Amino acid sequence: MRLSSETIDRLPRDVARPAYDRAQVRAGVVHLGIGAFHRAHQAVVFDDLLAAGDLRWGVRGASLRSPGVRDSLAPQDGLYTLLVRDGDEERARIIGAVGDVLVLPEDPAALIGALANPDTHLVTLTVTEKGYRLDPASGELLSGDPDVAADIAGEGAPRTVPGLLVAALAERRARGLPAFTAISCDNLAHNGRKLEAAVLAMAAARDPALRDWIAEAARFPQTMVDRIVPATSAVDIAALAGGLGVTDAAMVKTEPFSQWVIEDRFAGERPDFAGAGVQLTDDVAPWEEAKLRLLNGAHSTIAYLGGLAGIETVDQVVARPGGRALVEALWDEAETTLSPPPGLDIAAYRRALMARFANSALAHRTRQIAMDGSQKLPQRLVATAAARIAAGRPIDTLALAIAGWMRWQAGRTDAGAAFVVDDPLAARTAARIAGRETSSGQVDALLGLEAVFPADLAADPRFREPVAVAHRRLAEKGAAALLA
Ligand code: CS2
Repeated sequence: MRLSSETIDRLPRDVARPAYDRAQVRAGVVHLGIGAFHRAHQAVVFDDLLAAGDLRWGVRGASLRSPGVRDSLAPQDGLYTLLVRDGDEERARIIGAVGDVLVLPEDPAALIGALANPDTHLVTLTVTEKGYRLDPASGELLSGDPDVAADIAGEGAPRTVPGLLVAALAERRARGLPAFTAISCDNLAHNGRKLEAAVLAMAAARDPALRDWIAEAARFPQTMVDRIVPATSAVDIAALAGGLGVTDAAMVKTEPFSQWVIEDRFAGERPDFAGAGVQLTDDVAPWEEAKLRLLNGAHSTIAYLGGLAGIETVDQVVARPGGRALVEALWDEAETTLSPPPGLDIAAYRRALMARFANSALAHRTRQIAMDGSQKLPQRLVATAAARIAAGRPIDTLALAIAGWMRWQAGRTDAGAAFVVDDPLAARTAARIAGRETSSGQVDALLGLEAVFPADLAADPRFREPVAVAHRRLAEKGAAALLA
């Protein structure tokens, strides 16, 4: 039996559930990229807003590629369990904010229709770093990408996020509707500006008057989002079914912590975000930078070094004295590059992060975080190293993390176990290191990848040398020795 509107009344009493009439909810939000992160983060805020009595903020989800999430949520009437795990404690809550889920390739017109609906005021996005289709080095739309080219040419239905948003905004303009606020919730530096740049570049290529209208009428606030949401496993689903008495194929598991900081810049209607615990601010950048360089920078370091050492999960890495010391050393370096916002105590933030990483109930896999490294490294580790170098400071630990990413590109752990490098640039990195046997040869080849390493930084001996030294150290000793 599945979780659904029919079966929800049979759940154990201690499971929290929507305390509002779902039939009265209007969809004020369309979310693009309805993965586990959205379901454990923004959707919970919208669920809180609905529970507080403002029924305008239901969510219509969208998947840009596969129907998997729709297929798991549809038989459940959009209901799913948020399972918050902390050590031995576990709390289950049924989230009712999500209505239906649309799948772009199946019915592009339906998704454009949802985005162009008068009820829609907010479009939130978790489409991953690569979904913006921007060249990381130049910040320009990747016009050589065939999907981008097709969207620019207006050939058929939109295939990319910028193409989709431009099509929807064109429709709103044609129908005399206001534009919407598009809120990027991806872990990118200046995520709102990047989304705006991608949308305006796409619109300009299609119709300059449309571009000007979007620039005037739409808003793309910056945001910082934070909650650790490991991928759900079959074991998690089976264990939850044992507790609930019904199966929930769309459950998400997460930690107690959750933070959402949004730049106070909206096009039209918006909910009482502050009342739902969201921080509204004029300047998100210092929050975002602290989170990207401390949390995500450490995550990627743990992922590559832990992964090379054959360690499965984040908590297992920080349980080793060497793993913990490595993370602290990384933070010592990264912290000097930050201008923390008032209200952020870095020492307390570091302590809290370490405790979050140590949450063994999450089983957050190093492999999951290692994914898409070429898209993550620039804002998590490379920019931090560049800032240290500009300040005349050494980068030993940052270099070790970057060298770990480089070693990961070979697709083998230190013990020789093969894995697939899951990254949009995997073929390019593999081609670069093919046939290069020495550490320095591999480092040189990968430093030439401008999408990851800005050319001036890659040429700087204060960057190259520590990375080459760290790479050799890893090759000779192995990551496990460094984490022991
Ligand atoms: C992680 C993030 O997978 C990853 O790359 O570093 O998803 C991380 O868990 C979140 O940003 C935490 O807010």
